[in-house]
Amino acid sequence: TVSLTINGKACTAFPNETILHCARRHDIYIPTLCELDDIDHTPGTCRVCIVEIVQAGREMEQFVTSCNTPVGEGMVVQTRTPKVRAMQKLQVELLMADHLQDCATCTRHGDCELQDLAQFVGLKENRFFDRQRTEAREVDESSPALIRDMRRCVRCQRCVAVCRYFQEVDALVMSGTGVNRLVSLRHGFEQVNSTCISCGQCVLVCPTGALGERDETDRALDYICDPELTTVIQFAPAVRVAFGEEFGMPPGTNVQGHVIAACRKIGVDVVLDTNFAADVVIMEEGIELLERLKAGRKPTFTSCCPAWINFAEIHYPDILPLLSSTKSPQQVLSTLAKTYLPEKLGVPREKIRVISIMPCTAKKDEAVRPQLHMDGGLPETDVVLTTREFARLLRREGIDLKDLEPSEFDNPYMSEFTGAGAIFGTTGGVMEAAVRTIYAVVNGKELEDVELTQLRGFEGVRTATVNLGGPFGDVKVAMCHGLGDTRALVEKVRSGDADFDFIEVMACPGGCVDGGGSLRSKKAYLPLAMARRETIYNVDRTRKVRQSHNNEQVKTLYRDFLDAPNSEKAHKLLHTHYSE
Ligand code: HC0
Ligand code: SF4
Repeated sequence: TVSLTINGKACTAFPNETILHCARRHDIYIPTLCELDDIDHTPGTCRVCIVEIVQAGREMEQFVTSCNTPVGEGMVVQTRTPKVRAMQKLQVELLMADHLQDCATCTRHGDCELQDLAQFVGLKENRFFDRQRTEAREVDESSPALIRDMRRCVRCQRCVAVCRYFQEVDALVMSGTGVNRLVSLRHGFEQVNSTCISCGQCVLVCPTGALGERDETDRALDYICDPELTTVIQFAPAVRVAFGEEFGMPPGTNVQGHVIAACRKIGVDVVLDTNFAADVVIMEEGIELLERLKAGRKPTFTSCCPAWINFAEIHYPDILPLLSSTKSPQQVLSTLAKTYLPEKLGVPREKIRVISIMPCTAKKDEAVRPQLHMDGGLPETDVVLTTREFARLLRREGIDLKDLEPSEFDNPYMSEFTGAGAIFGTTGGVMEAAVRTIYAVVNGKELEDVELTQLRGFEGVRTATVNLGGPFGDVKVAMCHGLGDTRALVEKVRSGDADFDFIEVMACPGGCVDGGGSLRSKKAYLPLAMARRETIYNVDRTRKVRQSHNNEQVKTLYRDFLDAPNSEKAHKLLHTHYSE
């Protein structure tokens, strides 16, 4: 180990540890912006983490960025001398020099790392702001999902790092020189035409309002306020366990009842559960998988994650025939809300608007896909709000989630869900839910133990062999999350080096519990995702019914409306195709 002092406190460090890291372990705060411990991102570009060091044997004081300077034996570090504080303050002032000065109207207001930093260093004025130069910067609003506003970029490059090294999509680059050096899409493309797959992982790590989702809270309110319309809301499996934090509840709190109450309070007419549709998806995808296995077609990839679909379409179009044709739960629910529900409610489908709340930015892309529109051009899903937008919407309505009395679903057709539907929100969940049902279909009896722990975990790719019984015997399955690992697996499938029957893919690391539309939480990615996942598994454990095929409302749906899984009608309504 290495011994040094920071602000007079004796500290021990690992060899090659940075000063910043060592200080943090010893509970000494150094402000920084570009660095992000979770992704090992220390470019030293913001230069706010300046500290002063006196090295044994050296006369002169030295100022360094602590995020990329290693500790030294006998080093004396000061993080808050007048000179250090003045330098840190100047750096933040320079960061503000070409950053829009309209914090009050920015979606990150109150939740912005640059605002926080200005407070930490005690910034009181902003002498260098160049309005003309700042306002001339690019704002890319071409994508249905994401907005890239370079007038708010601080060049931390976290987005570039996440896209390149974690997702391995590598859609983002730094371009230009000097003060014009900014983030752009590779080859100068606009977002919508680029290789970006809208996963939103870059948004999660952006410290400012430079990257964000297209805000559709107004459109949602327009529908909700229109007395002529019947508004239907659905919310995703992960939303109920990844939302309470925004209102000061502990990470992983199950706020399902609060979300239902909030939806009613803002005036939504019908509150439905995406979990119900997840159960329907298992019926469709499960039977589809068995048919494919019988025909010797393998592997089958899951199709519920829209960023994964974008990835396959843009980067590996040759594997599209391997994707399940079953629509995602979001689209299954929306389709049924405009076909099945009108029969039950007696409301014409033209008068129904479906709003979905998703921990996902790519769901916005999914909603506008031409193949996910009904005959006559009506969209299945009308508006997708990310979890972040939903929080914003509630604030706009003066609602604090904590103050609400939890409520329950009351729709008798599309709100019941099983433990299988609930676990969709975490990596491995779709696979586990599918196996529970496929096993029962093949063997005519339930699995003895529905908790398939061999499918659970957080490794990027997990593989397992599951005995399905009957003519199928052992089937080989794989679950991946995060597109870096997914790419490697897809390459192996294409080259014939991987032999799987069924592969689940979730584009976001952790699955939807830490999706790109979640609250910005990257500072503590793993603990949050673990807490949320645990709650999801607890929901499963406490459901009376834990297999999709035993969901009574699903049974009614097939009896009254769809006939059978993969029937002609089910195919027409609940399956889709992909475009190269
Ligand atoms: Fe997911 Fe979904 S599980 S993608 O991760 O399959 O967003 O939570 O809603 O559609 O159900 C996200 C979460 C969903 C869908 C479901 C799937
Ligand atoms: Fe890269 Fe995903 Fe961001 Fe697109 S949304 S730029 S793919 S990280």
